[in-house]
Amino acid sequence: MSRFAELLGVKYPIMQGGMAWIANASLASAVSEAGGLGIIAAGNAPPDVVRREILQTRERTSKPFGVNIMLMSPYADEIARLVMDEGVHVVTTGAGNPARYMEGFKARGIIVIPVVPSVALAKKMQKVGADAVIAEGMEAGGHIGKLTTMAMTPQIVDAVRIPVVAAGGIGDGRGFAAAFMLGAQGVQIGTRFLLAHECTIAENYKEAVIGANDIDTAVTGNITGHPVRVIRNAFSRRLGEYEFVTKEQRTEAAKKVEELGAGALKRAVDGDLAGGSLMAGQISGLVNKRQSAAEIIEELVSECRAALAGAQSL
Ligand code: TUI
Repeated sequence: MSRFAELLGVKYPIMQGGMAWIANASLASAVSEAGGLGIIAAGNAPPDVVRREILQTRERTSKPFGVNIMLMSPYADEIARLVMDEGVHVVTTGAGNPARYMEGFKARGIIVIPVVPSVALAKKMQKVGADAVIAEGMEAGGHIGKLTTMAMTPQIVDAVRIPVVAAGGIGDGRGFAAAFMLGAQGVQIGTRFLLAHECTIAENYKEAVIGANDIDTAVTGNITGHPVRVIRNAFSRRLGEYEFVTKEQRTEAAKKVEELGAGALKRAVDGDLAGGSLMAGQISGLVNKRQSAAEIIEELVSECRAALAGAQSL
């Protein structure tokens, strides 16, 4: 039994990461059907595309699911309006501060769970009415902050009264159990779900995750102020060339990296293994099995139970 799972209206306190271009109706509905909270990622998509995914998810499951709003999207305002109109059960946000939408979400009874990269933002989110926060460490794939899950989670747990969800670097039941030990009430998992049968990314993206070991991810785009963790490839090395430039070259380099980076995730999702950004977390080295979303969730839960029970003997 989990009070946090009850808040979400699901069986297990497992949220699926809101992975842009990846987390669609196929994945989200499978995760929700399996007892977790499936999330549709809006990413940079326009509202009509996201609405279609919401409707498709509703056709596939009657269980609760959420929508992730990527706040750097040019459509963020319209997506916020859409989730309000559609009465989506849960909203998660990433890559920014969702305070300006909070009143509208709360007025419609939407559960809001922002991703935060620091104690300060966690406190701010509590103040404006967030129902929980996701402490996402820099082990995670995609756009990341500076702190690790291990160091950040207990500091946020101590700083706020609302539930904290741990994310970043969690790929099996041991990580799930560790999140509880850090004071979290749930987990958000992304990388592990890349290998779900219901995840519709290109086969060779999945193969790259299976092939990646512990040191095969790298952080690109530091110079732009929006660092992004990916599996190292020709494209990440190309971006890396712009990381070490003189002060005078920085503005130009940042512009170039932004330019090259636009559309890079979409390219990877479509199977461009060398020329795309294969976003994935540090836990990729541990994520090696293709399974259904239901198998992933059942395994996470049974391993977590075993890890928690085994800890008694330590
Ligand atoms: O958002 C993510 N992960 C993402 S978004 C994304 S799409 C993208 N692609 C290229 C560049 C930028 C975005 C791919 N992966 N995770 C949640 C997350 N949120 N990580 C870090 C943050 C964050 C950072 C700063 C949240 C809030 C924040 O606040 C700054 C402020 O405004 O106070």
